[in-house]
Amino acid sequence: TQVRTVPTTPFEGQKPGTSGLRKKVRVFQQSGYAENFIQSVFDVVERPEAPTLVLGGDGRFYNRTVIQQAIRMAAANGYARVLVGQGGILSTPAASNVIRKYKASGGLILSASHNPGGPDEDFGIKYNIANGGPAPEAVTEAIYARTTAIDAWRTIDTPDIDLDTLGSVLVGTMTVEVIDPVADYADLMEELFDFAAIRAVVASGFTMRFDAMSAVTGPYASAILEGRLGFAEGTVVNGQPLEDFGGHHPDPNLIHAKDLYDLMMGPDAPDLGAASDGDGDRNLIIGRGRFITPSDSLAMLAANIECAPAYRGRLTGIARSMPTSAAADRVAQALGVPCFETPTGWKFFGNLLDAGMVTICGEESAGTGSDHVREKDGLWAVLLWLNILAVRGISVDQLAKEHWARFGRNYYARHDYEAVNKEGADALMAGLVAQLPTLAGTVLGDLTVAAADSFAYTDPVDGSVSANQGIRVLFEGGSRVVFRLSGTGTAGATLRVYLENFVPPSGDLDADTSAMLAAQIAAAEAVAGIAGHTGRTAPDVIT
Ligand code: VG1
Ligand code: CO
Repeated sequence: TQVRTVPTTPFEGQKPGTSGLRKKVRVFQQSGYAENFIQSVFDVVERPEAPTLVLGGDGRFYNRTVIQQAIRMAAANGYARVLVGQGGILSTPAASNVIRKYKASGGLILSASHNPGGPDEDFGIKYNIANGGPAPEAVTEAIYARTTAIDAWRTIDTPDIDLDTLGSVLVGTMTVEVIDPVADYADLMEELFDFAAIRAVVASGFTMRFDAMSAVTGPYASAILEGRLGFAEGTVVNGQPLEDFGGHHPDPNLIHAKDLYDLMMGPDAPDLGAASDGDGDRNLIIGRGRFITPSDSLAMLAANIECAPAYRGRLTGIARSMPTSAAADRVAQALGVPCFETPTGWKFFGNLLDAGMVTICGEESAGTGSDHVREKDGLWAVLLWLNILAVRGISVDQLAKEHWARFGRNYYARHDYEAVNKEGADALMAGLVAQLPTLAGTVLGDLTVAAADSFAYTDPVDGSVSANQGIRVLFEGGSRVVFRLSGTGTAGATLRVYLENFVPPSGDLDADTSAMLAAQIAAAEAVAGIAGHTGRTAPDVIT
């Protein structure tokens, strides 16, 4: 079959953000838009002879169209083999596993994660490298540079393949294998965790609800929780992946998973409530009457990781993104392992994991994961929680209280101001930068600024530097406020304000979070002028 070269001109703004290129579906539907980006990837990424490409997505609207086109383009660009999930489906962590397991040179993951889906909503494309992780900044920058100069993309003229039937077909001279998206992943989970212990507590009456939010984790959760672990049928709700996620935001937080939250706070709560996002890499953990913040979850999982067979005796270090609370730092200190503070986005954990410097990582945005793959992994976190609860025979609430009594509690919240005016958001950040040199010593209400900076990170493995990763305002007494603009949105700008207040074991460990953060909230407004710059007097989402 003949390779056809299609002339093109660059599209503006094909710059990958925190996690790939995300735009409205209508933007992606412009003729050549997805093709330009995919060709730019193929033009710059490292590939050995006869490379294998992994292909899959979260099943949102436009997924199948881009998958079919990417297969034709891969055939025209010298790939020997494509592994594609049945129906075009692969969760982000499952894709990471497939890349590693079958030694692919990389993968294209089609997802806009927790952003809504459908013809008027969002789509995204992300490239992962051979270690299974998101392309590091040097690679995403090279891809972006290529998109600004691209003049042609390559394809072959072949019909769509049958994505729904497992097995191999030839596209040109390239082999396409349609693989079971769940099996390899479920096998990996069974290797990591004590499934026998979990099965035993399930048999003795332990109950849970898993809300798949009509997104990609439904089939994975059904196969593992109901299939392999014996939870009752109906434990997984909203388990059918839908192209528009049923019209909801597949974002596992207290706003968008409110039904689950209400159930867990009510009289009919099961022992554990959990949810995952559009592409399956985030997790929400709620015990009966007890929400666990993602920052606390990272700390609690790290502190109890010895309960899980695959991690016994091999915790080398912990990493967290800068805006994530310091709860994990206290655990690392107690266990005598290092704790690394990275910029937001999973790509910054890759080098640390590859070098064996850390075993578990997490972000405040409901992302937790380990060295088993190179992405955050929603179901993995839920299974580690289950493993710990089963082995220790305690409830989520008991575990949380015990943890805080030992380490103290980092009260924490994130306030999001979504789709605000871009100029206003930029002016707010510029205003903060301008104040940095003189902020130390400033009194803001009840708080005094101890230090303030713009976070920069030097990767300890390759020495690469990432600057301007958020403004930190640290107060005397150890509390802090962090300001960042989101790199995953598709409309205007989203301001994220991260609030943290540490209370030692001797303090009030079971207080209301918003009350415990009132001084930090007031200080954030005072220093940044949020209302003035954004026109908003309250956040859209509090997590
Ligand atoms: C957000 C989160 C970040 C996460 C990223 C991708 O980025 O804050 O922690 O890594 O989403 O997650 P931002 O730039 O909008 O703050 V996902 O599940 O959307 O791939
Ligand atoms: Co996600």
